[in-house]
Amino acid sequence: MELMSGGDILIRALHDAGVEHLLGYPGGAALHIYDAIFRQDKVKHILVRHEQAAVHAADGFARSTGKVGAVLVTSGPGATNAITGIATAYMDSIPLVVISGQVAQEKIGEDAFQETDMMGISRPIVKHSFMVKRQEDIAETIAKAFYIASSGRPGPVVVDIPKDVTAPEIKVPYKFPAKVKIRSYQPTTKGHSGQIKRAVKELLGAKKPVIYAGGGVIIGEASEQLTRLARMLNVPVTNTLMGLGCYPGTDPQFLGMLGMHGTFEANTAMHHADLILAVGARFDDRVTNTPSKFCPEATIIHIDVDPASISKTIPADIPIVGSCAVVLDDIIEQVEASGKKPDKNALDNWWKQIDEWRARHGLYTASRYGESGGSLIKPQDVIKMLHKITNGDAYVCSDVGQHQMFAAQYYLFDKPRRWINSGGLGTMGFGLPSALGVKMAHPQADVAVVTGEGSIQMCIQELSSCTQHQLPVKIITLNNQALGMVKQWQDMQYGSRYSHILYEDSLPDFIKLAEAYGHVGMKVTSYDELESKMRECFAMKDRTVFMDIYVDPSEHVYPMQVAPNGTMKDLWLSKTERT
Ligand SMILES: Cc1ncc(C[n+]2csc(CCOP(=O)(O)OP(=O)(O)O)c2C)c(N)n1
Ligand SMILES: [Mg+2]
Repeated sequence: MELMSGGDILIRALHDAGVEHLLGYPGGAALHIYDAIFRQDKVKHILVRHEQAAVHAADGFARSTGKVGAVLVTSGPGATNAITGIATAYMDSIPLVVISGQVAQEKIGEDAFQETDMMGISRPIVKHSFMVKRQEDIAETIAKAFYIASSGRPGPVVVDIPKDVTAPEIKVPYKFPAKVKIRSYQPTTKGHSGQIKRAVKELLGAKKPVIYAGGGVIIGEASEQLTRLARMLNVPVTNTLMGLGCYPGTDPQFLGMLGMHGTFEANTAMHHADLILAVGARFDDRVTNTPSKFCPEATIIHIDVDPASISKTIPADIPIVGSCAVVLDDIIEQVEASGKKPDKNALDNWWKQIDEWRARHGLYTASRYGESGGSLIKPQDVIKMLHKITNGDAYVCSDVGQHQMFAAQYYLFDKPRRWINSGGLGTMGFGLPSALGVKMAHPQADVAVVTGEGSIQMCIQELSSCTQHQLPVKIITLNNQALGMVKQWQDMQYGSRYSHILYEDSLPDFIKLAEAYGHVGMKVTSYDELESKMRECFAMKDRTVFMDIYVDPSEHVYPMQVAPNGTMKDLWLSKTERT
């Protein structure tokens, strides 16, 4: 058996776990590992400019591929800089393995240089964490970390490695386990057959059903099954922010997103439904509005791989723990075997009612916005243009704010894994670095960052990583000259008292900034030039382009659920119109 140092073992184990790209940033406690990276060419290291960005980039890679993203940071500030990225991945159940260097074991607890308790600091925001204390344990720990990160409900796993464990002098045999088995951790994949039988009966008998599908459908690779079932039963489908793309966004059975900025028809249909099939969704407060008023007439079937998600905020009538794909397969099989069809009359009436709601306030059918040319650009029109120019087939990475909601509403995602955004934590700064990870995985694809002039400044240093690693992405900045989403809340709930959401004259010249990093900058101020400039931007396949698009600063995101104490269907439809 080959004898290897801890550093070499770690990199070999990463390779054996399937890692091709390692996102990272070096420092003292990780130096032995960096030296091991230097000695090989199987795992490619991508140097970023900030550890937060390393984690977001690995996260974008994971969201767009379904594989585990891998990160390497040093101890102390390297580790703490990674925390926001880890929390972002944790909230959205994204599989990551984050390796942090640690001070040597003999120094732990002594307030050594760059010592921080990474295990303790990250504990509430990881699926699991390990500290490796012996060279002999590295390979097996890495195998376990990848297995835990990617199985069941995925999530980030931290592996903290003290410096002495990777030292070059100590060599031990290398062995990567062919299979991982952890007795205390065995996620359920198959749903309970009795519960599935009950669910099938309810689905066939429902008169006003809605499928409410979340990110778990994408993560669980169940989009195909979900689409099949919905079509078989002619049931309307709505998606959470995280679920967009799991059911085709341009399909007539799609009602759009639900929740705080969901469509009128999706939220109203949910409120009046007699049956809700929730799949891989967690009844987040941005969906339910007031929990006690949530869907008063509905029987709720809830499919989720994580038992802790079920009945956490809204009690489920028929809970089914299992992998979304496996459970949906079983449901489809039983519906077919039953030889029964859903109640056609009832469903016709339900669809008639839904079409009336759609006609009253349809986001996608009636363009209520600009397209008239000339004056101020409406942000919604920028997203529609992006959809047109990229044929609805781009990877769209977003930051957090109004621009994120406009992208979610108006870029109709037909495929899973195309919409990359921080839904649970809502992390400004996620967009650009996540796009690097997406571009790394899909070099031929169009990768767009839909961002705001606020969010882009939170990780803008990554423009330099785009240059170094030749990762050309297209930055579509909806520049409303303000922290727009906060401004909208201040407009609606604080009498337009704009507390600290304006930059006065301090915004940088983004064109010059992009050029300083070696990229192309473009400023767009009128609708007339939007299409030609955006076409030009996407035609430059091998360049990162920063489009600084000035949009109407007074625009709000609608619909918006009325809070507090509102139901799902209590919505502002415009600045003056309420349901
Ligand atoms: C790291 C972080 N800090 C603060 C917030 C709170 N927040 C949510 S949206 C927003 C404004 C975002 O401004 P911008 O990026 O310009 O987007 P816009 O809403 O104007 O489209 C803020 C400050 C956040 N989500 N993340
Ligand atoms: Mg803004």
